[in-house]
Amino acid sequence: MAGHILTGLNAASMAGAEAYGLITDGAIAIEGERIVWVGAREALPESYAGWARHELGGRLVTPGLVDCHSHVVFGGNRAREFEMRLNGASYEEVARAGGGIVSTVRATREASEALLLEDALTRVDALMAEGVTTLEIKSGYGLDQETELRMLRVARAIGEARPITVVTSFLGAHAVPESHRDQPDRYIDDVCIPALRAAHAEGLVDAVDGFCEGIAFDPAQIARVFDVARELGLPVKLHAEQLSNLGGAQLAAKYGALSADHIEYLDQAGVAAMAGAGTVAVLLPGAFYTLRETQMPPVEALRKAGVPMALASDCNPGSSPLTSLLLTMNMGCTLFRMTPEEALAGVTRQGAAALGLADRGQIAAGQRADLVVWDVAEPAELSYRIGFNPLYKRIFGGQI
Ligand code: DI6
Ligand code: FE
Repeated sequence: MAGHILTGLNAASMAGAEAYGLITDGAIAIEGERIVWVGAREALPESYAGWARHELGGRLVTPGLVDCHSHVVFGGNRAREFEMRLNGASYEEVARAGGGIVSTVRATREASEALLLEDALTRVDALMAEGVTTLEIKSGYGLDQETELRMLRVARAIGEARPITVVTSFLGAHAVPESHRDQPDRYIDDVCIPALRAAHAEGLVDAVDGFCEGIAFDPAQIARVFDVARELGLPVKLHAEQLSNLGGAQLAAKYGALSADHIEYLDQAGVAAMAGAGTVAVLLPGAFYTLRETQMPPVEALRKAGVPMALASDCNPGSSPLTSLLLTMNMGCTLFRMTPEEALAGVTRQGAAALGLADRGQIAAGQRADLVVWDVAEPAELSYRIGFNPLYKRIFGGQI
């Protein structure tokens, strides 16, 4: 029997009731892709005596980070729109003027699979450099069958090109394309649902997402997409209550959604519905920051109701050109008043829960050996510092 042992570490296991599930001067035994033992170094069983040993000198080990909401595959960028907003236009005005999501759709349709991959990898590499080992990637900038499938193939290719787990979400219901202006129902029936079926048939879809908003789709339209997801046996999630409250979170909860995301405008009924359904709240402070939103997501109400809170980058060219999960954690604390412990759980255990993945997000026997070793003395440092990367080693599936 051969494996690795990491010793002399402090492990923020993110399990159990104790703060961070912290183990001081611990050891982690890894065999193949899995963690097989974790505990205090002095309690390490004799049977691991012959294993390769890595001394970590008191550094902090956390689970590999999970970015559970991203749009890293897209063509072009939106620096000009950034400039427009700084000249006074609102996000909704930009969208209505044919900018916003629709302009990225144009650039994405024009880009080859190779170019989309090359571009996306620059963003993925930045996320990985800060310890991301699992990344969710959405389609949604194609809005035609060919391009939606191309985006998802690129997402799968990222998982082949890099040591990272990629989880895909079909987001055909992201925006109404020019070709279907003022005909969202026709778009859902003629493009979105057929594209979902085709993408699923190619094995490209792990979950189904939508954008439930005045500038996108209403709950009845989203429900039709979710009905197909249910028929195909795919889990759902939803961009809900980002700019207004249409009751998207309640719709998501009704379908047993893995998560409802953004949720700045979530009300008490939405919180209760999410609590009842076990739907994770995915908070996206990068979009809140970029849009200079002032409506805070109801963190205290979510906390009280026991709704798990995840944090994610929402990396996208418009509302969150963010490729740092450490900065996301800092923003979760500073902008949303999450605790550093909630922030770390938000990018590990709760991020995994938002993807329906039970095999990661904690340091425990049986979990995947996706780990990050940080050059910090205590877990709060990860959320506290701004623009500093203390990553020492990233371990993916036991590979150091
Ligand atoms: N909400 C968002 O914040 C992003 N998508 C969504 O549904 C914005 C995407 C974009 O502006 O390109
Ligand atoms: Fe998003």
